[in-house]
Amino acid sequence: MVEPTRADKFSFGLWTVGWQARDPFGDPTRPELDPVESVHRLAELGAYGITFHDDDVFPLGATDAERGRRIERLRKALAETGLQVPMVTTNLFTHPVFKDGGFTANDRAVRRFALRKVLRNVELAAEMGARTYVLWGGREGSEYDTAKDVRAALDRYREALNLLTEFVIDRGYDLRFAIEPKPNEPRGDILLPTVGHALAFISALEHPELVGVNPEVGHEQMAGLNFAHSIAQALWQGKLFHIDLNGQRGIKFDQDLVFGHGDLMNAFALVDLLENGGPGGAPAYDGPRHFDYKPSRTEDIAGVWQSAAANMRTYLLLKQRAAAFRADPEVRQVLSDAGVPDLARPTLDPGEGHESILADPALTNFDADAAGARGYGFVRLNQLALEHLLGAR
Ligand code: GLT
Ligand code: MN
Ligand code: MN
Ligand code: MN
Repeated sequence: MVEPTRADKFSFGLWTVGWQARDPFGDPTRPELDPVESVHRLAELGAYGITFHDDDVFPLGATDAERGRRIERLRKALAETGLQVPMVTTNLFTHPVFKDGGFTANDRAVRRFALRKVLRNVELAAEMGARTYVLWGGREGSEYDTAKDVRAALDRYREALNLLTEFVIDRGYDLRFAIEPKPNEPRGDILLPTVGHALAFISALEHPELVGVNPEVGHEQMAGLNFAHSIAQALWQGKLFHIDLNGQRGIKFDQDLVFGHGDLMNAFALVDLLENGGPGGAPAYDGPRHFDYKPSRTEDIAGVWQSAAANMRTYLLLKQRAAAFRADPEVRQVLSDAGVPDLARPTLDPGEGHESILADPALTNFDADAAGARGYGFVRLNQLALEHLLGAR
């Protein structure tokens, strides 16, 4: 079954299919897309939701009347299609006012303006029924080490997050925040560059329970990291509030390719983790499967919808292949030979402590050479995964 349905919880940012393919070297290659059309097309293709920045729906500086009119048009399209808005976010990066950041700009007036822009859009997010509010701090950072006091910037970042969590508590909104890390681009170095940095930062907040992460495949891979590992740790810490799926080929500029069009083996591991990584092979994550990709600059409008469909189809194919991998008796045997299930057993027996480890005669006489001679068979296991991925088994 590779026909997406709403039960698959696929969502897309309006800015993804709506990207006109302007890049630092070239003009747009596609016309502007009306968000109303995107909602209808994505609904037809099988998505269950859309997400947006404030600026994707109404321009910065819009009068209240204009803002209201644009929101109403979107609401109507959502009502006609039954699409949801599971997540909303803020544009704190396009306008020149944010060239040195939003929450962490050196200019205090800019920081206050950024806070207000986010607060107003959080109100809108709550009205639209969103449960997650993403914070991607693409402009929070620097090109020059002397230009940013990083510790002061982190103080201001924390101040902003504390204000936002206080806001949703005071207003009684059922909304949580998700920080989206990225190592660089557009800034030379971005603050909170990886999932690990973001998780550590969250522990320093007033309401850490209301803040998690929205990791993007390509962003961790731009830092040379294993995305499936980052997701596993975010899940382990109860912090995977949302996810941005796409593709990236190595450590270079942010490519935002279709999901699976980058590191396919890691995409397989990721889908296997999300779908089968919970206890007893249950899904480990039940939130939206959100695609944050860019239809390549070479594509016309037909290519936009083909690429949107490709994201969902690839996810479902990987889900199918991961299920086959998990159901294969030979895979189970090789997993067992490799000791993979054994890692779930606590290292100490109940009631044991450091003294029993020091006193254990079996450890005094432990044959490290024999244990060191063991073959784990991980390559055989990986080849089985690859053959399932290729549809060869
Ligand atoms: C921007 C960025 C994305 C973020 C979006 C949320 S906006 O397109 O490149 O990775 O997820 O603000
Ligand atoms: Mn990206
Ligand atoms: Mn993203
Ligand atoms: Mn992006």
